[in-house]
Amino acid sequence: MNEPISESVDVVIIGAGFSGLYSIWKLRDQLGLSVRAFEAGDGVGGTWYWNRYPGARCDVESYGYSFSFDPELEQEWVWTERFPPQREIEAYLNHVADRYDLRRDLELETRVTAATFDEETARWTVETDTNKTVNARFLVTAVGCLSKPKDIDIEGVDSFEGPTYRTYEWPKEEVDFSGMRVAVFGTGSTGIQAIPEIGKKAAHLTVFQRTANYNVPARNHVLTPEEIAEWKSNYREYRQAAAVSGAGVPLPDPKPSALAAPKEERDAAYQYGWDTGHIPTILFSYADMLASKEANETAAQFIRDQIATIVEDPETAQMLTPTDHAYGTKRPPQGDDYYETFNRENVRLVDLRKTPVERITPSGVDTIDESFEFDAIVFATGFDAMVGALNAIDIRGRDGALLRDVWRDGPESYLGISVAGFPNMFTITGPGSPSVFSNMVVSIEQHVDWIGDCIAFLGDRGASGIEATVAAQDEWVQHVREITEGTLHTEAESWYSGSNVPGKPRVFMPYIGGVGAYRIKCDEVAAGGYEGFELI
Ligand code: FAD
Ligand code: N01
Repeated sequence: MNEPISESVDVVIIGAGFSGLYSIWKLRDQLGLSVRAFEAGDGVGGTWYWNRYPGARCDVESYGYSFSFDPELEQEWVWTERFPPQREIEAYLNHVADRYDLRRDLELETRVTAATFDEETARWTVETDTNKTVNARFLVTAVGCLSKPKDIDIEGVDSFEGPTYRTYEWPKEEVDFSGMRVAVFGTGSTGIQAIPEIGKKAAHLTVFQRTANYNVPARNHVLTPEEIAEWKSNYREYRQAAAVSGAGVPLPDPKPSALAAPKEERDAAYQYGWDTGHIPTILFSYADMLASKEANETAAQFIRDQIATIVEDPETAQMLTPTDHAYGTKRPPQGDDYYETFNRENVRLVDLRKTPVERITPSGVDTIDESFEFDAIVFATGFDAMVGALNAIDIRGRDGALLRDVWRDGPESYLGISVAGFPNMFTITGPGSPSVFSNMVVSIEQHVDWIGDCIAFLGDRGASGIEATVAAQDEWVQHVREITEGTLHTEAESWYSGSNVPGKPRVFMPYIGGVGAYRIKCDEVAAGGYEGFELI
């Protein structure tokens, strides 16, 4: 039983990653609101607090994957690598928390378990696992799109007697795999970053692959003083271009068609992407890349050819070659030395499509035709993405409706930021917004800024709240669906559409119309007096 109301504030914020930290600053320091933020972890950073696995780093260039709200912060912080490692991003977010005194209103090691909207007072009551009950006018969920690891659905997982590691909940202290026989499950973006690092340390590494993936090398490097100076001198232009871009990263407009382009031109574009670690040069080079199977096949085949060149053993190369999905329909991974790792004598690939796992045993893993002995097992098996962290909280809106029940057949939201029937709740990077289809820091700042403007508008109008209408939500959901239809995404097995989690409804969740187009829509909604919303 929770305590009586322990605190009354304007806004409760759930989460202390990029979204939660910026929300505290924006709503408290810019709008003068009282805020209380809760974070389940014992530190700030969100993704970059939890994912400490070897090799963890982002794949948006460091200077772009950072806050833009304060030019002084931009100038004082030095990113040392092109794609910074987890510890550097975590240090950056700790610096932000300290520099803006954000911890003052943040409670760590506190999980929000429930949030209930009271129709009479138009306020939320938020409960935590520390028996705190806070009353707030607004609820801002900054819980992350990739913050709820999916359950490990392999039989016998609890029977293994050695240590098991989940990449999301990696220990803070260094895990030393020296001399150990290690298994890794999962060859998504996480596995692809971790496998080369574990392969270097372990006595033997066995990679259990279910779906072969298209990896492009990151070509990460330490930034030179000249590169750093150039980033810093171009920051404003870069930010402006990122804000109106397709994916939150400035890019030239794609050419119309990969099929119409001469092969030499196409291959040169793909080769440039491969050689420089500039994935967009491959994925966004042509406008039909994710619309036409044949167009996509040109890039897919280019990557397959690279695999065949790199991997020495033809059978292993064959197993590593993706053929069952189009490039980019699963989130494209990027990491250095991935395919090369399978040339190491201490690394073996097992294709689970050919030899499925029967069970995890006390000493290892049994596939249908072999028993393996391991000292440690690593699970890089992904997330209940986009809705997992939200659905884990008992969020009750009007008439006591539970959000996860309302979303039983898939999430529906107006602009990915607001849900009809859940007044005064804002979902940062919620389903139906560009979110994971973008440089997320750009999308996070855009959402938080929009929320700040909206709350200021309500103050000017003397309104106690705001709620999306069902009609506007339906129209937006339809629009999100329409722009996805006709793309290769509809055919793919991907966490974008929930297919990685057994029983999860198959709904493509992100908005793929682009960060720039989405921003225009949100700005128009605001300029029109918050069209599609009702004031309460
Ligand atoms: P998160 O960072 O996920 O933070 C959410 C926080 O909310 C977590 O700390 C969680 O503990 C907390 N929380 C959740 N539920 C509760 C609750 N009920 N009570 C209390 N606290 C709660 N994006 C990119 O754009 N570029 C990249 O290169 C990139 N690389 C990535 C690499 C990895 C390994 C992963 C997993 C994701 C990556 N992402 C990347 C996506 C990344 O999640 C976002 O860029 C960004 O960090 C999200 O910030 P956030 O604050 O919205 O969410
Ligand atoms: O998760 P995933 P992730 N038995 O779902 C396999 C971001 N990110 O943590 O494809 C065996 O992509 C599963 O196989 P299959 C980024 O947005 C970014 O790697 O379902 N295997 C797949 O191979 C990314 O997309 C970076 O057949 C099982 C893997 O596990 C998102 O986070 C780095 C299995 C899961 O891949 C999630 O990436 C890291 C089972 N039972 C993460 N269950 C950057 O570099 C699942 N798998 C930016």
